Amino acid sequence: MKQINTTFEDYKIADISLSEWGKAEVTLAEHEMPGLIALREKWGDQKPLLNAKIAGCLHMTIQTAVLIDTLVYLGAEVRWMTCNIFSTQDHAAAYIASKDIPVFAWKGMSEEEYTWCLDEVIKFNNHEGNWEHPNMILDDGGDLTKHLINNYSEIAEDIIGVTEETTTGILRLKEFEENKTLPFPAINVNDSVTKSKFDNKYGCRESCVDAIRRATDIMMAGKVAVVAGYGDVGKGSAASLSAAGCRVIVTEIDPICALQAVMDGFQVMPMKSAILQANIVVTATGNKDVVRQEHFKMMNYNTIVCNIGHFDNEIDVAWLEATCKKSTIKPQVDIYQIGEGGEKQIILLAQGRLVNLGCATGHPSFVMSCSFTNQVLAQIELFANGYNYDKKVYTLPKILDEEVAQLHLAHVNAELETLTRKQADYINVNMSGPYKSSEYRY
Ligand code: NAD
Ligand code: RBV
Repeated sequence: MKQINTTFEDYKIADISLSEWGKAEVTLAEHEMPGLIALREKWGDQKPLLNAKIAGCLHMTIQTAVLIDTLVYLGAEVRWMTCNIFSTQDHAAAYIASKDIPVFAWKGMSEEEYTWCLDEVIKFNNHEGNWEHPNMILDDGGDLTKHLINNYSEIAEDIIGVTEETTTGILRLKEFEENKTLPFPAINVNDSVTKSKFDNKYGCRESCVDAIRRATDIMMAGKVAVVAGYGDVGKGSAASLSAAGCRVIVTEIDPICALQAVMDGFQVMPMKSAILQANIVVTATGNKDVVRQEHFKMMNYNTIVCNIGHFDNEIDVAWLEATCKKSTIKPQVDIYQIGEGGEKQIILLAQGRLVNLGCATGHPSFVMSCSFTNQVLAQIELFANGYNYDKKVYTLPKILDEEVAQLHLAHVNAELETLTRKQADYINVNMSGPYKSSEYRY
């Protein structure tokens, strides 16, 4: 049994006694995260993140623990918080705290406590009773970036750069960029092909149904599932539900994505029509006000309603809270009685927050290894060269994207074809990549 260091108190988590369980799961996850382990082997001696003070705001899961270990292994000092009040795996947080890494994350915190964490995560201890600023941000959804820009402009000026994990966070960064209020350069990790075309899609293909099953134990086969949004997350979620035997209907605003959904075999119609048939509704748009009161009123008895987009504004939970009688089945599973006499009820998961992290454990390790290998490469690049970048949003070069994929092939027994010189000349690519132009869409 590991001796727990009782002097280290720079953390707030649910239960430090869960650390050994966390450690055991981290060990299992490491085997499934070959990209991160390869970066440790490649860069470990050089410690490229030495003197980096990284404030991280990303779901405190087992996979994230492997990311944090990697950043520390490469020399960084790290403070961490979850980016969602329901997504923490408490044993993962305990493992991180047991390694004397400051962490602020527990499942089921309040929104006020979340705001408190945003202040704690930026207080790097200089061990002389004072605190110092972070010089790097690793964000998921942009809450920490926004908090710094809006409330701590003096700290924001000291930041070398931010690396952002998700679609919704990129939207926010681009707003700052357009308004010329982005105080530091940013690397858009989401739009590495090995992130959004894998995590958002194949990750949700595993974790969407996983969450609904864990929350409700419902028989999926034969149900009608409505997926709002057919972007990367919608594609993965629809595939997940379809593979479980659901009949899937998609709603979209974009004709290209709508046509893709039809080509993939799904029916496309507006929410007001789809909702009449739905047994399960999953929002995946990154947009707001997608499921509203008029939809709730049309829903079938015990329709399961959930969101897999980053923020909780896709479903009008405020209307449910204000108007309907609520009863809780278990944490993150609530029933709301709809209508005057409460004649109808619906089941809301994770209070409308991202269901795969609220009701399950998020994506599996292997796909998160792809995302987080991009994160580490982006942190190394910005920490080394950030001062040479403009205050804009960048993506990693394609050659690094290909490297991330390369690092994951052996683990799944994939071996590449060898390109001959003549073939490389014929298709006009370099023998060692990149193998596609920047316009290629995968
Ligand atoms: P995306 O832009 O690829 O897809 C969103 C789709 O929703 C688009 O095709 C858009 O046309 C459509 N849309 C917008 N408004 C709509 C509306 N009112 N009705 C129907 N469709 C609408 O984005 P994405 O990468 O799929 O991400 C979606 C959300 O999921 C983001 O918030 C992102 O941050 C989040 N995300 C969550 C996870 C997770 O693990 N839960 C993983 C990755 C991304
Ligand atoms: N996500 N993290 C996990 N297991 O740690 N699962 C999903 C995990 C991330 C994913 O990269 C997505 O972009 C983000 O959560 C949305 O907040």
